[in-house]
Formats: sequence, C-alpha cells, structure tokens
Amino acid sequence: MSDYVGKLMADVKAKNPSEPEFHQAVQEVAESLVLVLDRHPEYRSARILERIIEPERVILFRVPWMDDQGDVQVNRGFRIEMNSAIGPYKGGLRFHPSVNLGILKFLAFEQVFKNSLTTLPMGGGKGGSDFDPKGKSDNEVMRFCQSFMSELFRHIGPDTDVPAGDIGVGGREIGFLFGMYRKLRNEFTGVLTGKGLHWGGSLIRPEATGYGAVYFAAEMLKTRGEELKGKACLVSGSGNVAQYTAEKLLQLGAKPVTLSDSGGYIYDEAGITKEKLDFVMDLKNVRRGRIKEYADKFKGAVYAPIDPKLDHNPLWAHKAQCAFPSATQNEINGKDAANLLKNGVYVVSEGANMPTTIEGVNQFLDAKILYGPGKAANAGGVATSGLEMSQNSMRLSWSREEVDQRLHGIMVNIHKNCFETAKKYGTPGNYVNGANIAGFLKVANAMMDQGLV
Ligand code: NDP
Ligand code: 2IT
Repeated sequence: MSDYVGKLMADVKAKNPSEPEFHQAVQEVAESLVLVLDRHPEYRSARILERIIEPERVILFRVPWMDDQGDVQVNRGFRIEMNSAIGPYKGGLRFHPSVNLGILKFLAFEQVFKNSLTTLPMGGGKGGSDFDPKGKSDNEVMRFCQSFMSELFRHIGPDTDVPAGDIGVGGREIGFLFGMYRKLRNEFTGVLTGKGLHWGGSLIRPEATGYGAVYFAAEMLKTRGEELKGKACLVSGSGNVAQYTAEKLLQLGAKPVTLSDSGGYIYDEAGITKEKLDFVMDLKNVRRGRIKEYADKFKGAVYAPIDPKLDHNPLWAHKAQCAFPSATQNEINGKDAANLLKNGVYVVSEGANMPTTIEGVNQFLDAKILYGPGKAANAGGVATSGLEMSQNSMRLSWSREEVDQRLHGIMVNIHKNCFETAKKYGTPGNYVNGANIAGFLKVANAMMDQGLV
C-alpha cells in the first residue's frame, strides 16, 4: 500500500468506524487512483477523492408499520446521497436484515463510479432498510413501503434523487413505493425506476443487469478472440440478476450449471435449460420459494445447504470456465478465488456489487484472468434505469429491441473505456484500474469545474 493510500485509509477508518465494507470499497478505488493522482497532482490538491468519500448527505429515518397480527414494528430507513456532480443521485434501495449505514455507504460509493461509466448523466446514491421482506405478506410489504415512502418522498424527485431496486426490492416493492409517492406529491413523474410497463417502466429494465453482465463477459472474451458459446458457467444467487444472467447465457449458447440462495446452492451438471429456468422464475418471483426445490424437481441436480463451518463456498469449486457472482458482497473470498482458478475459471463478470474480497481480487489480477469488477460489469441495470428516465422525460416508450440495443451499446462502450484506460495508465488487462480510473475522471473533472461546493 502506498503512503498516500495508507494515510487515507487510516483517516477513513478513524472517521467511519465499524464500516468494514465501506473501508474495503474505498481502499480498492484508492489503490487504483494512485496511478492518476501521481500524474495529476491538481486532483490531489483539490482533495477530490477525500471529497468523494464524504457523502453529500445522509438521511436516516424511522419506519414504523403494523404487521398482520396488529403488532407495531419499527425499522430503520436510509438514503445516502453520495455525489451529484454529474447528475441527480441515482441508485437502488436494498431491503435486507443485514442493511446498515456502512453497507449502504459502500454501495453508494461504488454507484458514483458505476454511474459515471454508463456514459449517462447520473450521480450516485443508495438507500434501503433493515426490513426483511422474506416471509411477509403482500399487505405487510405494502404497509412497510408506504411508511418508508412517507418520509423518503420529501428528499427525492426526478431531478434530485431517483431510487430503484436492489436486493429485496423488485417490481412489487417499486409499485407500492411509487403509489405512495404519487399520492403524497400529487405528481406522476419518473421518480423511481424499475416501474411496471404500463405506468412508466422501461422494457428490458428487469433483464438489464444480468444481460449486461453477460454482454461484458462477451466483450472481455472477444479481446482473446473467444466467445461464450459452449462454456460452463457458475452463477450464484437466484434473484433478479442471477435469473437474467442465466437467460442471456442460454441465448448465447453457454451452459449455466449453478444457482443459489441464502440457504444453499444447486449444481446441475447437465445445464440449466430454458424450461428449468422458467421453473426457477416461477419459484422465486411468484411462489417466493427456495432454490432447494429445483433439486427436488429435476433429478440429476444436486442441492447442498450452506454449511456455516466451511471456510469457502463449494459452489465456486466446480469445474467451469466462467463465473457470474450475482448474490451479494464478499461471496467470493480468497479460498473461493483459489478454487475458481484451480478448476479452470478464467472469466469472472460480477453481477453483484463487490462480491469478491480484496484477497480474491488480487488473486484474479495476479492470474491475469478476464476479471470484470461489478462497477463495470453490472452497470447495465442502472444504465437501463437511465434509459427509463429518458423515456419518462420524453413521455414515450422505446421498443424492446431499441432498449436492448442501447444497453448492448453501453456495455460495449464501458468495456472499451475500461480496457483503454487500464492500458493508458500502464496496467493493460486490469479492468479494476480501468473502471476505477475512468469512473473517477468524469466525476473529478465535473467537481473541478464546479468549484468547492
Ligand atoms: P434479489 O433480491 O432479486 O436476489 C438476491 C439473491 O441473492 C437471492 O437469491 C438471495 O437469496 C441471494 N442473497 C442475498 N443476500 C445473500 C446473502 N447474504 N447470502 C447468500 N445469498 C444471498 O437481488 P438482485 O438480484 O437484484 O441483486 C443481487 C446482487 O446484484 C446484489 O449484490 C445487488 O446489489 C446487485 N445488483 C443489482 C442490480 C439490479 O438491478 N437489481 C443492479 C446492479 C447490481 P435469498 O432469497 O435466500 O435471500
Ligand atoms: O446496484 C445497482 O446498480 C442497482 N441496484 C441498480 C440501481 C438503479 O438505479 O437502477
């Protein structure tokens, strides 16, 4: 670690105690940015990185709601408005019991760089709650969302801050949140993305993150004259990102062989076909069941529950060529990364945000595999949210083909930008440096132009 990063990290840790995920995200970016700050001392004297690390605003609020038994429940709501130098704050809402300030700050920080990479004018933000939608009735989820929005509405708006989905927040939740916003403001605007198709949503937004992560992998492979066709792919998660990653892999002739949830994972050596994926989509999105049922339904597939005593996740120890982590942060540790490399994986495209620990990332970089970090590889979701915002502003809707083509074009562009930036800064093939530096430069230049605010 350089002296600069060492000192910066000591300050970040002292000022933001008990936020290990935030420290991790900042450290990874800071290590890449040393390459820029050495060439451009003006960013260092303007203390641009030190300013980016500090959220422009943090909103923390009480979310009281009543469950179906008539008991009062109290959750905590957050919105981190991280940076608005290049556009309104933009980023998802996460509802999961693990949510805390540090996790949302890491996500908001990553979002600043990711949104910059999309080529669209969006700042970075993130929010959510420690509310757990699992096992709750639709009515409970509705009451929670209404209470959450009855505070959040005063802080957001189509030109101020535009939330969307993330873990635990999908079409159902966005519907309830939008309904309450519309009622409170008496306005029908594009204040949330991921809306339903008949009330302002965009075609391809549900598919976009997964499709984008696969497009990014295809671009990385192209640099070696290869394609995804015929490759075995490990996919984790079984939610929004995992499902559409598997769908696009199938369309491109690849073979997804795993899926997971927080209970365990399935391995289907024969491959998860379109019919099997349809079963998963119904299981997860309609019946809200567990991935274990896949192995009950399809003979030949095996299910392994999570074993808390293990120091690694066996999902990552199967033979394959590609991996698409699509569940959550730090789901690939150093041991998992070693297992992936040992079993032949040489393409990793991150659908999830920061799914690999720093130890794991360093192994991928040392092995010089095709490693696409989340802030580049999963930017297709927020990019298509940006396209939803454009369609809302124009009051029209593009066709499926048009949105998919734009998404594909954006992913090709992000890949090219990361690839060329990595080369320009002396680390060819290092998409981590490429993404961090390219994402930083656009925001940094906007901040320099706009003065000390
Ligand atoms: P979903 O809620 O739709 O699905 C999340 C999936 O990951 C579920 O299968 C869930 O299992 C599993 N999961 C969640 N937390 C854990 C955990 N702690 N341990 C093991 N498994 C877990 O979320 P998304 O698919 O939308 O999000 C997945 C990842 O992609 C997240 O990192 C998110 O930040 C990122 N992302 C999402 C985007 C989007 O547009 N939705 C855009 C860019 C990134 P279970 O059901 O058991 O909880
Ligand atoms: O992490 C992410 O990029 C998202 N959850 C999507 C954010 C968005 O605004 O669409």
